[in-house]
Amino acid sequence: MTLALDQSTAKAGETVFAVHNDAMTENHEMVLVKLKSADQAMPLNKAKHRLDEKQLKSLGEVSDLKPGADGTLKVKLVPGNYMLFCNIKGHYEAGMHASLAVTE
Ligand SMILES: [Cu+2]
Repeated sequence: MTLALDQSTAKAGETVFAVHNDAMTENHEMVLVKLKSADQAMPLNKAKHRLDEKQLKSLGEVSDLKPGADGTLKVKLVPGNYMLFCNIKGHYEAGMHASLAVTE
């Protein structure tokens, strides 16, 4: 499983994430969090196979995307490091995460 971004960097400002679930059968979601640093450790709950979102600074999400569905998330980004991930059980561990660096 992957979460692929068209670009790994973006300019600060009003940004629209156009999210598409390319899967045939599985639901997915996209959560956007701002990191304290590029190498911030992720709060993985190994028993639940999900990240503990309470320990992260969420900027919003596109939730419950059915196979083939699209959604958008509009946010104002400031410079820094961000991560996008799917927090459906097991999906983060399976590789559904990607980094985004935002510059001035
Ligand atoms: Cu997923």
